Amino acid sequence: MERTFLMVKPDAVQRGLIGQIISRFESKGFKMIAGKLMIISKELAEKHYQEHKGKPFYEDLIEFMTSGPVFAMVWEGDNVIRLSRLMMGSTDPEKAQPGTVRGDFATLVNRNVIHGSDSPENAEREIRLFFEERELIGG
Ligand code: DAT
Ligand code: MG
Repeated sequence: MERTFLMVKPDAVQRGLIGQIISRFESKGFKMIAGKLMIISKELAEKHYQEHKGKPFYEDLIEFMTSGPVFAMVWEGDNVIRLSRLMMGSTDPEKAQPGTVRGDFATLVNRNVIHGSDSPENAEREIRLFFEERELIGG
């Protein structure tokens, strides 16, 4: 069974959207096997977003991701990596279709509500960054 890492970003936690976002993935048929509210360190945010280091938005992204609590999760299901990215919508909410998380809940690319792994390699890497193996339930 495939696994992915999803994270409700600080903007969405602050706006009270955790429940609605979780609900969409549950309704789709995916299973949450770990989840926790946490404030992430600068070091963890930098490891998580290492591929973007040096890009113009990088410093603001790290500051944003450490600005308040996030809700970090591991989800399991058939094709969960690709399908959860589809459900999230385009990175830029201006391009995200209505019906997607970003299309329905966000307007700005730097406040785009949710993170989801984009490949099996990144999913495993991100799960290991945020969770201990023993925190994954029923896996
Ligand atoms: P995604 O989150 O869809 O995987 P990404 O990995 O390309 O997108 O970028 C990571 C995050 O960085 C993204 O969710 C929001 C921010 N970001 C990306 N492009 C940006 C831009 N042009 N301006 C501001 N923030 C940006
Ligand atoms: Mg990405």
